[in-house]
Amino acid sequence: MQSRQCLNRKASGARPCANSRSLTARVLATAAPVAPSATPASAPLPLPDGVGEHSGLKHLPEAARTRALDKKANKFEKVKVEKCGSRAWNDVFELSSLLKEGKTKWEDLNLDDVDIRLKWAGLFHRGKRTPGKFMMRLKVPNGELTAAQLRFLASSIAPYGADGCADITTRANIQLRGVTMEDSETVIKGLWDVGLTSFQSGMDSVRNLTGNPIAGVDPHELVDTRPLLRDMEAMLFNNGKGREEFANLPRKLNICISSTRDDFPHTHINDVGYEAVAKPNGEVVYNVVVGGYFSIKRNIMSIPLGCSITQDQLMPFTEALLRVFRDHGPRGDRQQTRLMWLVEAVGVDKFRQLLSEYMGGATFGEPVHVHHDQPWERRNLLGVHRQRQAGLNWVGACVPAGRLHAADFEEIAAVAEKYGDGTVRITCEENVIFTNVPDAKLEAMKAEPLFQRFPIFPGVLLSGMVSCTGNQFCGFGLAETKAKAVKVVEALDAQLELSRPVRIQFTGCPNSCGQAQVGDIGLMGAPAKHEGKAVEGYKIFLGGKIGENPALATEFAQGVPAIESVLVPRLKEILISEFGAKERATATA
Ligand code: SRM
Ligand code: SF4
Repeated sequence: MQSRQCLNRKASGARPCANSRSLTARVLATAAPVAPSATPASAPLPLPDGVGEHSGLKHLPEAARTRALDKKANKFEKVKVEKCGSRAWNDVFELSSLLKEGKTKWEDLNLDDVDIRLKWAGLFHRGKRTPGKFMMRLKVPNGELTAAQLRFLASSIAPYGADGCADITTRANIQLRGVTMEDSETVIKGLWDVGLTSFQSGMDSVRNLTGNPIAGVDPHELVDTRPLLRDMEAMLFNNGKGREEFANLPRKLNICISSTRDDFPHTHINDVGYEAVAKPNGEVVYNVVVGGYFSIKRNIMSIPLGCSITQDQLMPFTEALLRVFRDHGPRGDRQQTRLMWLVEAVGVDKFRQLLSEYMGGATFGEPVHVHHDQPWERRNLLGVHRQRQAGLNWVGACVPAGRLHAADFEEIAAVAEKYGDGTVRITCEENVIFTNVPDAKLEAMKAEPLFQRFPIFPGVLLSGMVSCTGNQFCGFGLAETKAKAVKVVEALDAQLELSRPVRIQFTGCPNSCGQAQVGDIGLMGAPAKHEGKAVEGYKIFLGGKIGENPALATEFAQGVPAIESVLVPRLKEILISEFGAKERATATA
């Protein structure tokens, strides 16, 4: 029998491609040293009296210190003042050893370390659902993984049996589950050995950097986002070992680069979105949009920063932006600390001016307005698609709700090596893409058993389904999401025919990690009543648009019980009335 942790037992090529000095080698090149900072930081000020030497105040200028020490500062500021989250990069190894040697128990450790600071090392204690077990969040810039990395991920969850699984996240990233603190040292060092890291993946840091999931093989891209994001990651986080200077931002910061009209990484809901655009002379520059985010209290799309930057400016600009956010960002009410609050407080022009000052007086270009004669239909990444390289294809497979087990990682790695270039991409829709598959290998590849579980041609609704972790592991979750999402959507696919894709996004609570507001239909965990009893339920949102003309979905219904016999008919009704779905003559199995 499956354990509760195992959602569903369903869970990437390589004829060497034209551009491969082995892609594997290039992905691993993340571990190479990066160029020194373009905007040298001023030396840290002496720490105020009474503050410990490891205080998070270390890299803050005077005004930011005042905000962090203010009595209105939020509780996380107090935790950081006491000891910087970056200390977790040492503590994690020390604690791991002590636990391994039986010198202490995790229950006896400082709770702020266990429940909060370890997140700077990528370890999230799942205290409410699985006490003593951790979720380990990685960084996978641009979602690119090699077979060696996939195999390491398999080996790191395999020892946990039924408790060990992993998820592809809505930031095209991987989270491992079941990891114990005792094992964390081995897993972290193993990640480093294969060119991955878990450091600075949580709390007040820059989150996984997202780009075009088909970068480098896309016939329509303006630029390959992979090297840009790899360099950015290496620069911002000291090649995966953590950069103390950026460990005490006022809040999380989401950054992405979009290189096509599809806007695969959703610039409109990132704190910082770089939109590649071609100038009339062919030069590719980046329009900058800022401030998009979701939270319990506020959901807002990005606004234009009123400038474009050159490719050479991407790194120093990003670095300057982090410093501006760190030094000037609000540190009061935690619900008012995302980048948008700073941009609004100082105004777009002043914010841009600050960036220029932090870059030593750099000048930025005007935003580039591009007129397209033809409308653009956002591309479906699943299925088989011709690459820009003749005779090669990318193959997108649906990983329902993004859930993976050790054997899945192994099998994905084997398929990637046998048919593609030995690497895969994971996507913000929680799916997997195999690249550089030669025409001649397609038929044999499609017959691989892996694709019974992870279909290349899934039902229309399953292909657009996304789900956050939900209350299976997440303490904030008001509803179970992943297993329910798969069941409900498969039932709807079996009963309905649709002439166009409809994206259904499930999220367990108003934090909206599952991005309910970008779905055609969004479901958000919420209380509900069924036959007079309180039950798990959802709010329903409608009307999210992504791509060139984005819009956020708005609330349509509340308190819909998360019970399949209620939810399926309710969604069916919506799909028929709002999206033109038709009942199938005979429901498919
Ligand atoms: Fe998230 C907190 C999971 C993407 C908004 N998010 C959490 C925590 C860490 C809460 C916790 O400690 O339990 C969740 C961990 C649950 C677990 O065990 O997995 C969690 N967030 C996730 C993931 C795994 C959802 C998924 O299933 O894919 C995504 C991991 C992304 C990554 O790889 O880094 C994830 N979270 C998002 C997104 C989507 C995005 O980035 O496009 C959002 C909305 C966009 C945004 O941030 O603006 C999001 N998560 C939040 C928030 C609300 C932030 C705010 O400003 O208030 C929280 C709560 C918080 O930070 O205080 C949160
Ligand atoms: Fe957890 Fe809520 Fe985020 Fe889902 S949306 S992962 S339930 S915090």
